[in-house]
Amino acid sequence: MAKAKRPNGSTGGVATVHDQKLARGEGGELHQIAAGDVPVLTTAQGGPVSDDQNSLKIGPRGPTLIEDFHFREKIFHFDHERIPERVVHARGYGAHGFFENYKSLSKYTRADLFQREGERTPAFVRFSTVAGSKGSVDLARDVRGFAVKLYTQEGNWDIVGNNIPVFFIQDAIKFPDIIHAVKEEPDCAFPQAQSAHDNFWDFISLTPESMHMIMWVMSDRAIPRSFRFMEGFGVHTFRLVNAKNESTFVKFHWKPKLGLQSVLWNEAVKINGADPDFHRRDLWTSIKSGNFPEWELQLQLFDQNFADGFEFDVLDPTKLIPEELVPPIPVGRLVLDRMPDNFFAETEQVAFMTQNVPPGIDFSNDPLLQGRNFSYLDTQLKRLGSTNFTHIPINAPKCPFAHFQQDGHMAIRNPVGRANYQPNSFGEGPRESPQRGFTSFADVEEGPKRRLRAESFADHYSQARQFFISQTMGEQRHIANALTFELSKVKTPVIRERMISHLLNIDETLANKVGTALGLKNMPKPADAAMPTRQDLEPSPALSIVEKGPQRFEGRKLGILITEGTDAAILNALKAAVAKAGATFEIIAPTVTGAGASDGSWIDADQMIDGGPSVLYDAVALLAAEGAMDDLMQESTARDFVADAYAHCKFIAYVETALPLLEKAGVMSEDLDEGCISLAGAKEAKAFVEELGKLRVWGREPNVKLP
Ligand code: HDE
Repeated sequence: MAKAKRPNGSTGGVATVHDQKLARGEGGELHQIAAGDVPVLTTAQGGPVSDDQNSLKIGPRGPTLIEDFHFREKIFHFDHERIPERVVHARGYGAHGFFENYKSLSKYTRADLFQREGERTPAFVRFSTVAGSKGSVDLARDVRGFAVKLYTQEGNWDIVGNNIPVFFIQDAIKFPDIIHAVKEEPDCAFPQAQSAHDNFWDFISLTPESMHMIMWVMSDRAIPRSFRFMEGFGVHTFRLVNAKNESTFVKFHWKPKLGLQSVLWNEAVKINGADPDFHRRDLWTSIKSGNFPEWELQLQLFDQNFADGFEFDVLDPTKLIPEELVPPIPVGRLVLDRMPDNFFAETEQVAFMTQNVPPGIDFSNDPLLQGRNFSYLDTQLKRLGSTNFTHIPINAPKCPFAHFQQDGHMAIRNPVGRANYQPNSFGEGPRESPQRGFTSFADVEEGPKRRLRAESFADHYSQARQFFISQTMGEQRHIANALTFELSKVKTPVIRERMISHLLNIDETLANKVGTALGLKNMPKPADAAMPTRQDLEPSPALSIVEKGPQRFEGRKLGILITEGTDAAILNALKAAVAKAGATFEIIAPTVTGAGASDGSWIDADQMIDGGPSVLYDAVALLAAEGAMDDLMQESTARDFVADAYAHCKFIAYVETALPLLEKAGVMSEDLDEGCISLAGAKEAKAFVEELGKLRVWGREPNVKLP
């Protein structure tokens, strides 16, 4: 039931109808008011309810009566609370915001939102994982959906993208197969939200076109630190079309203002246990505390000439155009500044569709995009249950609209007047507009009607190799480890071997490393390749997360472990430095109430140690005081806090009295590296926070044996 506003001044006051006191809520709706100004509970029909604790019975121990319409209605509605979850991207989290255009792009597109400098267009964005169901964990190794709905003045424009710029398959007809293969196996219904199983790798090992995407999903891109630190990509080549009907090809990129960041796999696994909602909590907390995440929209623009000369087909969604070759141009920013009031109404019911484009944006012949344009309408009807899903506020356009579509289930907005067709003699209703209306780019197409795959789509390994060699040594190690882990979960040896045979076409060292780690006795022969792997593609630094690290701690979180007697001056210096860096902190203590500081002040805690493991933080500070050390060192969670932070290559600050905890956690004096910083006073605390912009101490990683 909607929360009633107390009857006071501006929102309406109190009216008396038939002895019932009524008050107007914020939306103007009337609520019945009980004694003491609490709204009266009603049925959905508005009838006041006298007893919501007991169903209607004959006698205190007798049968329940079917005439209990209140009970019937309440249970009926409850039984129908669920709608089908999305068949893919079921787990997601969304937020409202706006897109702000930097300058007019009229040279390239007539799309209204790009015409005027500084123009703001309302936006709703939904981030998601692909494979897991609605209740699955946030840190699954998976592609992340990055779907943006822009409520433009010429209709809704949905850029339904991912955080990875390429895809598994080249033709939409294979989508059901790849998705069946990655989801839980149909007989046993596990594993959920994981690609580490036979069916997935069976399909992949039989589908060479997936190899480029596989490099991305085995990289740290598939375990992002948060939605705020992810890139988004439209993936396909689209067209911008200007008022003169000239077309420019375009690829859409969303670049996070705070930079890219991912976690380690060992960390991801532990985050899933400690806080399965880690990503949604992060977005909620940031936006609620006024730290609005922001992305820049950048466009890779190119013409037919470039497309004809490029070594890969720009219509092939398993390929990207290196940013060094076509540098993305910043054209605007996307800011998320408001969480939905109701998750179901907005995030669950939002209906994204690739076919939602305004005049001035058009499709290319990418066969995956063409198939998607067909698919998304069906899915909305299935999920939302009516052709009138655009009547739901989150899906309704925010510009004037008028058409003759009518009736159907749950028709909320109904036309008035006589003429429900056009042309009509009554001068009623809207008419089409050749000038303003959407016109497709008049491309000329010809060819035999056949089921074909273009020859120009045949190179499956060269860009996979280019991605791999563009990674830092550490990132390459993570890819090898991820492949080893995933394939170790595959029970059918031939699938493992088949995968290694593909890796041999990508990078021999990688293949050997994974093969050895899997204990393969004999290396297989390289897979038959439609085209040999090109060795001449230069590394593209833009493909590495670490190479383009933000060098800022802004938007990140420090975990500060305190005890009774923690040095107040150091704590306060840390807090101040963190605030200055635009970051946040949480206090972790032996009890959730907190502890007394050295100066007699009280420190409130956010977490007790069991609930605040270090995997939830980007860096940690150990401010344990001497008197508390004996107890602390007995706690396995306190030892894990330190051991994990060290193993995950995080910066660790410690006061002298906390050193024994480091040792107890297995971090000996000879292990203390440049990322372990001793805090003697406020000055060092400040210097420590300045170091945090490096985010991780990657140099430590090769020497670390994970706990
Ligand atoms: Fe989707 N996809 N997809 N997809 N997709 C859906 O639509 C589909 C593809 C993507 O937060 C569904 O409303 C087909 C690529 C996102 O609500 C469905 C094909 C990319 C979301 C569907 C693809 C995406 C979806 C399920 C192969 C990245 C979540 C529920 C041709 C560029 C949107 C829904 C949200 C959702 C179909 C491939 C991104 C079934 C047939 C490639 C981010 O219609």
